[in-house]
Amino acid sequence: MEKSNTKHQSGFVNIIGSPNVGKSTLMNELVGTKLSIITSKAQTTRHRIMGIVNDENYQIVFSDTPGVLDPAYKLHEGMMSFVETALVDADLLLVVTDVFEDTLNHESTFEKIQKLNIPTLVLINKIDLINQEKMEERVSFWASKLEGASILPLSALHKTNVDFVMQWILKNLPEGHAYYDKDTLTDKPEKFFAAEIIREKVLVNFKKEVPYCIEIEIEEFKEEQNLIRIRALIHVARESQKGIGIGQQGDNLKKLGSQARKDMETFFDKKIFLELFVKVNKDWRQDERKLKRFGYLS
Ligand SMILES: Nc1nc2c(ncn2[C@@H]2O[C@H](COP(=O)(O)OP(=O)(O)OP(=O)(O)O)[C@@H](O)[C@H]2O)c(=O)[nH]1
Ligand SMILES: [Mg+2]
Repeated sequence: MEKSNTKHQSGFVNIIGSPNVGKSTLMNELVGTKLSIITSKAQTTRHRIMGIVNDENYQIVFSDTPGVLDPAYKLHEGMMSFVETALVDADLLLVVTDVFEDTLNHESTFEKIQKLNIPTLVLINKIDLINQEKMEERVSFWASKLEGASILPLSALHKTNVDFVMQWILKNLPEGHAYYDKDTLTDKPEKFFAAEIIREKVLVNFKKEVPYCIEIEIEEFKEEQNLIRIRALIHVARESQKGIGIGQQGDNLKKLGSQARKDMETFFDKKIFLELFVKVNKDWRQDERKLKRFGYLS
């Protein structure tokens, strides 16, 4: 094969911002695959999830991260540690806000971002919800807040201006060799995505505190010739949460399982046989040992 004379670019492009502003919607759009789950509830993303875009002349390693918040329990501390690392190893930073956020809600993270000396693009998301005048006001507001940063209003949901994000990245991405094999899409194993798809369905189907108290554990992930067999445990933090509607044999569980199975069949492009069980795992969000097991703490 003839060697190309074009320079090769490579780097970590990390996506940071408050909860629910559309970080995951944006990453999925940039990568072209639904890697991160999306819901209208805050704290949907709990991990750092990499999505890799490969081209002959570049490799962009995106990282979606949990929305920044003040930890209320140990699970949050684990989630925020992913944000901390993403602030440290970023080559480029995409700071996502939306048209409703007045300043980055989390002041200390905002201060850290201001001190980082790396190319930063502030993305004002959800512009489909406001008019031109309001949008111009938001742009000047952020320009005065983060000096030196580039600002771009966009709508990740409606794919408006997403192309400009890619252009900005390629203009600023350092030269270097690829970090990962050029056929790599993500750093997470298949099991992780199966668990996330189930968690998304719990977030969507259950109200109040239930979605925040659950964790999904994949007990079996067995790929056979024509199907994948998946057995998953839904851990709830309290006995009472089993009764709220997630009950072992309940219709809710059946509905959730069927929605999750459909999404998994699209994601894995294979037939899925899915079994779901509910288990009380008392106060797992505060338990260091359990949080380590679930991959939130190292
Ligand atoms: N109107 C509108 N809604 C959007 C846009 N982008 C994302 N959303 C919606 O905003 C909500 C949150 O989107 P996510 O991508 O899950 O947000 P996030 O920042 O990853 O949230 P966390 O993971 O909880 O921190 C979802 O209901 C999205 O459909 C947009 O451009 N316009
Ligand atoms: Mg998210």
